[in-house]
Amino acid sequence: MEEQEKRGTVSGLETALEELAQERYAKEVEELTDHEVYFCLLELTKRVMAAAEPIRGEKKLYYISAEFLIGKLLSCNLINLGIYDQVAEILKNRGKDLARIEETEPEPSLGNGGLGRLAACFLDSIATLGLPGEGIGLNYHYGLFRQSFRDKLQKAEKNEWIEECSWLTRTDISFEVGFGKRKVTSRLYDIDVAGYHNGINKLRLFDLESLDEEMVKEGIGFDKEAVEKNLTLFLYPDDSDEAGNLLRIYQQYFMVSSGAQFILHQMKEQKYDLHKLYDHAVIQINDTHPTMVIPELIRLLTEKEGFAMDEAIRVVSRTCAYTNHTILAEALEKWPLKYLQKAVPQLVPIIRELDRRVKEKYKDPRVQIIDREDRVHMAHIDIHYGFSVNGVAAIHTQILKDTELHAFYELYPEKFNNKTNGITFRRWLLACNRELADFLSEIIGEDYKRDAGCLERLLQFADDQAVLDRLAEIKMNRKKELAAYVKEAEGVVLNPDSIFDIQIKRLHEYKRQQMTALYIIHKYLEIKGGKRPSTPLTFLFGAKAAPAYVIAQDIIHLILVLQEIINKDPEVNPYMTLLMVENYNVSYAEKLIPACDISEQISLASKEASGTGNMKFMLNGAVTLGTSDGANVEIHELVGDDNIYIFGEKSEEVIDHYRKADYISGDYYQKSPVIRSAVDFIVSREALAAGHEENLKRLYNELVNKDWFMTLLDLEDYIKTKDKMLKDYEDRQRWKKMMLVNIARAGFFSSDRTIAEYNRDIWRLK
Ligand code: 26Q
Repeated sequence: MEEQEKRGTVSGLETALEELAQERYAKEVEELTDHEVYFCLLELTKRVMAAAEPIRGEKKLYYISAEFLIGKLLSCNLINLGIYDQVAEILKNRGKDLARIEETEPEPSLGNGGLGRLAACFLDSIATLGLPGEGIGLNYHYGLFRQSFRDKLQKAEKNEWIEECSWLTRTDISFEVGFGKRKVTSRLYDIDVAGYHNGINKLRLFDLESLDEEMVKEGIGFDKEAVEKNLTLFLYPDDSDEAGNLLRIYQQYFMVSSGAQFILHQMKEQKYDLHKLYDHAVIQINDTHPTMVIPELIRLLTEKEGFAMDEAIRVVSRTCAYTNHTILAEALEKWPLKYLQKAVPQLVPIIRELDRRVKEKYKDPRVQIIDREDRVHMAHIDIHYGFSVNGVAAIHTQILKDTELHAFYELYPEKFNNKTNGITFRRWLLACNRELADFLSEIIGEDYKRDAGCLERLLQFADDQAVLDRLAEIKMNRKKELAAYVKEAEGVVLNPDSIFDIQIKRLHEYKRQQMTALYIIHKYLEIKGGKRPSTPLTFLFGAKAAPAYVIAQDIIHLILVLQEIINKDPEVNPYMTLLMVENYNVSYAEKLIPACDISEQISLASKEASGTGNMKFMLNGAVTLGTSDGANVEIHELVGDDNIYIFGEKSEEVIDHYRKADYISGDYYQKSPVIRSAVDFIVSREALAAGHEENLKRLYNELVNKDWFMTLLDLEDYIKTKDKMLKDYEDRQRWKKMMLVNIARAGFFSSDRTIAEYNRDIWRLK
């Protein structure tokens, strides 16, 4: 305690840092390299967190997830511990720059995108609200692949993030996990999670003790069959487009079996009665990836704890809650029973029993767990044998109730609830845009940092010229910083006086990066025809695509081809620049989002469950251009028609098109000369000269003959709405007000609000 207090003071921190520099490197702080300073700060921060009080309570949340996209941790930890400014000052006095030091921290890539980043934001808010809660997941050594571009195509390499010192702490807790006759050992590693000026929780990551890193040869290739050596090498590099395979099942079971054993171990340590498990533990299942935790817990309770089957099912059902993150059919996991039989035979009798009970009660084939083709519907296990089912935005939950999960909603209306996603303002404002955060504190006070609703006070300044100008100035500063970074990292020059139009998210046809690409072609053709935009435009993309997702690779290729054509053309480049950044990740997002003017949120209505990037942009003063989908709908309600640009067909209309199968992209292509010339450009002489015929032709054919995610349906409206937006940007006064209203209304999207709702309605932690 005394030690902790000492470290909280500037001189305590200073001494601790000096001691660490001596201990580790026998050097003065001044003499250390930036990376050595990072290691010292890492160690110092870990010690501060280890000395702090863990959050305790009678009931604990276990947030189990295959992904925790935590990003770099140094800054956010320092902010949450309340020592960022002191540390920055100490370093400055020794000629060191904290921002540069942070650049040397490797970024763990333990997630694909939204679902994983949400889990990380939630951990921050859970600790900030002082709730006892832990994350349970896997410690992937190489995480999601690192992306590079070669020959205008995506290449995947391993992302090594675990260095000699890291945020991980090895524990002496380990478990046996069996796959039929094979047995492996899982080892628990912890990462401390500091709440904002509050206590400490833990992220629990299980690792395969017998992992063999040497298995990885070329790129991200390795022997998929050698499960005893490979389980925690990579995060399955897939964002919902591809059928799963055996390795994915092995990974999932390794995670849930370790997690379930750990939870029971903790319960027993506390001497809690396992028959009342639900009074002391609640397990939030993040999408279906951890669903096997339900049959696994039932198995452990019946086989090891002497429970009768009825009792085990009753107890587990009262303990588990499920969050759905998608309505894309291909992402709803359905594993062939024979795969489960091969990988996890011990679970098959339990799953059959769970299915038998359902079939006995309900005849409707839509709600059965094992279907006629012997596939196991993982979500159905969660819904029947969990006590809560939630969607992640109002429209998404409504679609689940009305269509996707309607049959279940009729059976269990009381289980369904909505929890609109949120983001942690600590990372997405305080850490990534300090100047804006400080300015807000100056005019509306500090309390918005704890109570995000206070941001509304900003509305009083909607007509205050000095405030509006300052917001614009801060935006310009972020654009200049981004331009400097990009020049260094990518060798591309950006003009900060241009409009920054940004689309960053996983690459998927439903997210429609191809629609932005078609708009860019349209603009390019206009400029070539002599029609120039009044303010120059900068288009920025960041996206990784699942390696096996062919059309996604083709879309990346098209964007890189356009980048070359546009940026090389002196007739065009004064008016328009295009850049797809390499290896888009959390750290890049932290640089891109504060610099954005136009936030592209253009999914096919009904397909984007929520989106969370949309919230981060809004909070940093960007204006949304989006479809009526996911959380965009709620942003629209909050800011009103005058402060957002919404276009395209509504979700009801889109769902209707699918039902009637009446959307024919070729008709849109034929009917509209604007669409035709943009689409034709993909296979034009110019494009083919810069790119590969195979990729470009395949994409062209896809758009004209299939277009499953209906890009052409909304393209004309998109062009019209975006052109209106660009015109409105010229009215600087109006635009600055839009920025202000967007920031002021962003409070609702704090993950503190989301977590308070989860706790109020689902977890009920005491
Ligand atoms: C499925 C089967 C086999 C292998 C992998 C997968 C898989 C992996 C990752 C399926 C889905 C994901 C990730 C989904 C995801 O990120 N969903 C996003 O979740 C966000 C948080 O709720 C939402 O904001 C986004 O709208 C949603 O797309």
